[in-house]
Amino acid sequence: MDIHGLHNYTVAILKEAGERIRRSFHEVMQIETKSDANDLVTNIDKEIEQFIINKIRTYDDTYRVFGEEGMAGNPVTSLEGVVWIVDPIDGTMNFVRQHRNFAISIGIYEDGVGQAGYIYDVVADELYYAIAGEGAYMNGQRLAHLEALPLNKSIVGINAVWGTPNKKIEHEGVIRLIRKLRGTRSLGAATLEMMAVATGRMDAYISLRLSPWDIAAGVIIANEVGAIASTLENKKINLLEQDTFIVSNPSIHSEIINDYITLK
Ligand code: 2AM
Ligand code: CA
Repeated sequence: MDIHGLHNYTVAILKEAGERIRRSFHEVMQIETKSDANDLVTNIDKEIEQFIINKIRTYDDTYRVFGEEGMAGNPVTSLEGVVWIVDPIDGTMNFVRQHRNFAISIGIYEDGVGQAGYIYDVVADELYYAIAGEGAYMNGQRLAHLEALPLNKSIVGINAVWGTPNKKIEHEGVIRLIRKLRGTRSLGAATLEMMAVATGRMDAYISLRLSPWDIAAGVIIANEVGAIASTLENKKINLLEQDTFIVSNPSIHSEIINDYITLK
């Protein structure tokens, strides 16, 4: 695969998809729920995924597409060959309620190895991207390598609900972590939380439930600035399954996992 040849084409897909999403703000959208009452999908998520799939197939119809809304048909059960992992709208609740703070995410993999990642914050018109091994960029500006810092000077993306009694994580550990940190944030879109870490605006981001399309692009970009991504059990990320997730400045990654996180 010629990832450099594909780069301009992918950027053009993202810009056109972004324009379509912006236009949709003026239309009435249809909103449905998926796995639970807060897990939303709209007709725009589906239309944008279909648009992206059509563009990919026009370029090369051997490329497989693994998208959140399943519009490509056959479910992807292996990462053999070239696989595009796509989330047409990450942060659908933000999209619906705020008309901002959502992103389009595209990760391009070959035989399971990340080749290029793209996260497009549509309303801010900020495109984050990386071709593996060549550094990470935002709108053409190279992102700096992350600098070490201690936990008590760190800002971490955490959903407040994990500090309350729940079935997935010992919430007392989460509360101890929150007290130790300089601050917490919750943006509501995994891709943008990851890019906050990649740009040093936050120092880690933790989630108890993320899917491959939420993180496929972000891990490639984050890796280029030296961030570490893993599950909360410090295992390698599996891009075929839902799991827990942390992306972090390397100076605080193991301390967070070892000293503050206990999964149930
Ligand atoms: P989504 O908007 O594409 O569904 C919200 O905290 C973040 O978690 C979003 O990035 C959201 O992605 C993601 N997420 C992943 N799985 C989810 C689920 N089952 N329900 C709600 N949000 C989910
Ligand atoms: Ca989505």
